[in-house]
Amino acid sequence: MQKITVLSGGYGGATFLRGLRHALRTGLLPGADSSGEVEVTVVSNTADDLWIHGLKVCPDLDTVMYTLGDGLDTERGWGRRDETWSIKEELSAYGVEGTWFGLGDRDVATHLVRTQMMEAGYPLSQVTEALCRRWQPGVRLLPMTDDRVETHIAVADDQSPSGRRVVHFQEYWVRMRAMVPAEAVVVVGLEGSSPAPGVLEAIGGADLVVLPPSNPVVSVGTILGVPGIRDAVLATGAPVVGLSPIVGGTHVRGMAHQLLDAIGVEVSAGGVGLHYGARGEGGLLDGWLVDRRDAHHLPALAAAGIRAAAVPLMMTSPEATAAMAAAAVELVS
Ligand code: FO1
Repeated sequence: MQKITVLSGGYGGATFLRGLRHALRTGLLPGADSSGEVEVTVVSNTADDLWIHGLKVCPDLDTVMYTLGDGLDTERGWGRRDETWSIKEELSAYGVEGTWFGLGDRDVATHLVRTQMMEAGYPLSQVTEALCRRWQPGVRLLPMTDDRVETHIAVADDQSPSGRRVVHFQEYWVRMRAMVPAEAVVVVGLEGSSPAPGVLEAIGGADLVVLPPSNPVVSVGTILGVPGIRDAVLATGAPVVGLSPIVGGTHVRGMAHQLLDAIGVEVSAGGVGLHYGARGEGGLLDGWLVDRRDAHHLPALAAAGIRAAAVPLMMTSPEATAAMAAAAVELVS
């Protein structure tokens, strides 16, 4: 049995996973052992989570669950397909704060089940397992931690004495469209959090660990920030391979650009690869895939000790993404 562990954020990570599953189903993955049995474990970011209207919403867990369970609205990139918005309209009619974060009627059912189970005392990992019994994503989906962790962003605000105000990541991303510079990224609760059950074993016991094209700051970065997880990646016997979320000098979707600026990392396929660092030099990567348009970064990556290759990295279809997954495995086999 081969074990592949993927540290995933939202849309980019989920789309990659759909391609990885396609590669496994079509036998495209090199080296999948004769049994063909490959178990994929996803360790998902949970710092995008928020409590709103009394409900616990877990965007990155739900995006993976809906994508692999074929319930995602792929146009929007989040939430359910065939969605209706009566609850959102009714909340707006009452003048309730927070309807800028759109909860569809079908999606609300997921949050009601999750909130009820958590209030009954079930940890997020068991709640996620229960929700996945319906969605059958075909992977083991683990939250990075069962503890409450939330990414907050400091933005300039000349109305406040400090000249800054702090907003929840979702308000920065959804309400403000990430249009203002992120002056600081603070992941509340991260230092005191601990890996959810099964996370360290999934990394330590993997035959391959993948950093998919998710946001390196607020998705992969936060997962690695849970005490113990970065060390587990550094220590695992598995090769660690990453795929750049930056293509041609900018993020493909999302807001990696603003957040890489916030932590002083060059917004490029090379910059993110060097940020993760080479395994031999105390960093994470044995291999790093960049898009063909970013092949000029290969020499710097090689000089840093990172085995890198340039391949098509646009996830335009499950087949294209499957080819990326195969290239990633190939690179570190
Ligand atoms: N993104 C938006 O741009 N607008 C929304 O109103 C919105 C609502 C929403 C509700 C549930 C959910 O799971 C995700 C939602 N998202 C929305 C996307 C969300 O901001 C992103 O999926 C991640 O947090 C970023 O990776």
